[in-house]
Amino acid sequence: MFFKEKKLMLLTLAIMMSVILAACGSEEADSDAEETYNWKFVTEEMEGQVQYEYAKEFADRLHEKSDGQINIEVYEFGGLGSEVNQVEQLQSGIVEFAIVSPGFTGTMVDEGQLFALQFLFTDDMELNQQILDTSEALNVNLAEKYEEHDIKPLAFWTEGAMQWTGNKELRTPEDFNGFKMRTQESPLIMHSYEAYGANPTAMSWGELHTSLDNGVVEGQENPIFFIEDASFHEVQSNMTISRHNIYVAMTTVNPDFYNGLPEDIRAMIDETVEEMRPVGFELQKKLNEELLDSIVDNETYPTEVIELSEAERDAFRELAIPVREYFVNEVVGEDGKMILEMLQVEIEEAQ
Ligand code: 6CS
Repeated sequence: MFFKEKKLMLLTLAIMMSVILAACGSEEADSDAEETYNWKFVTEEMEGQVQYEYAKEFADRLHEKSDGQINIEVYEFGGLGSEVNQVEQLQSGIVEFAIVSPGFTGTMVDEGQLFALQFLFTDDMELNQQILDTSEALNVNLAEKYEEHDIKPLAFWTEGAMQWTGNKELRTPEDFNGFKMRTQESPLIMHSYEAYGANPTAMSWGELHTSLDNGVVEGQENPIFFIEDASFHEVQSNMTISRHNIYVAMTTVNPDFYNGLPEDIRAMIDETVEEMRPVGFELQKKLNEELLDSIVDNETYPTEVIELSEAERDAFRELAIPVREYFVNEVVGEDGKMILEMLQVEIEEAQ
């Protein structure tokens, strides 16, 4: 009897202890209200451009949501080095957040180069954003590949359809023959232009205006808002509305930093990422529309703007599709092949 009572008492004590410990544990998982967090968020763009405005809004929302506990300093492009330097700073945790274009991780995360594949997405930008938001291939499988390289994508989103500018008219694949095309640091983007007969050179956009001006390169690709805001149209005579690809950006975080945060802080970040999806989309849409007019109406720096017909786009599409085989056979292994195939099914099903 005595032993039975003692056993019962010990059991009760053990249960009480575990309840107390669990309560303490869940308190530890949440943040200390007194603590403040000071983080860095680096972007590849300047004030007024889509990535920077996105990051500012992201920072403001988190500051407000956390009652001032979270303070994020947003950096314009250039202050912390080139786009590739910025990726390295994210990987090493020097900055906590970054907007990264997959084109600048081309030499690290092979699978991320799939965004170089032209004519892969649809012509409907809202549908494309929906695919980026919901794709399992991207948000689960590709995200895992990035995490292996200490980059955690929180969202994939578009900055608009890509267009070409040149120092001459770019209407047919023949126009790209020997053409000195600037690309981002992705071997697959370069290969895609080689498929058109071009002679691509990878460089940071920080050098692009000067390089277009002095003829080191003769043309480039970007969404309209960026062409206008970076004044590339001032040193290019022609622009082609080609919509040959969509510009994809990733909101990313350093995974060790993110995983080490209290649960409530992580939840605030996740909630803000979700809120920012429509905000980012509207931001790029507005700027791409407004700044097209500004290029067309510019009399000081006139630019000849043409829009490709469907038949003209088909001539490029025909040369772009075999690049998918190259990606699967020469660039990635089984996982990369599976990610692309899965994404293609998701795109087909979304239409
Ligand atoms: O062309 C580029 O490299 C730049 N384009 C955009 C739309 N954002 C940043 C990027 O570095």
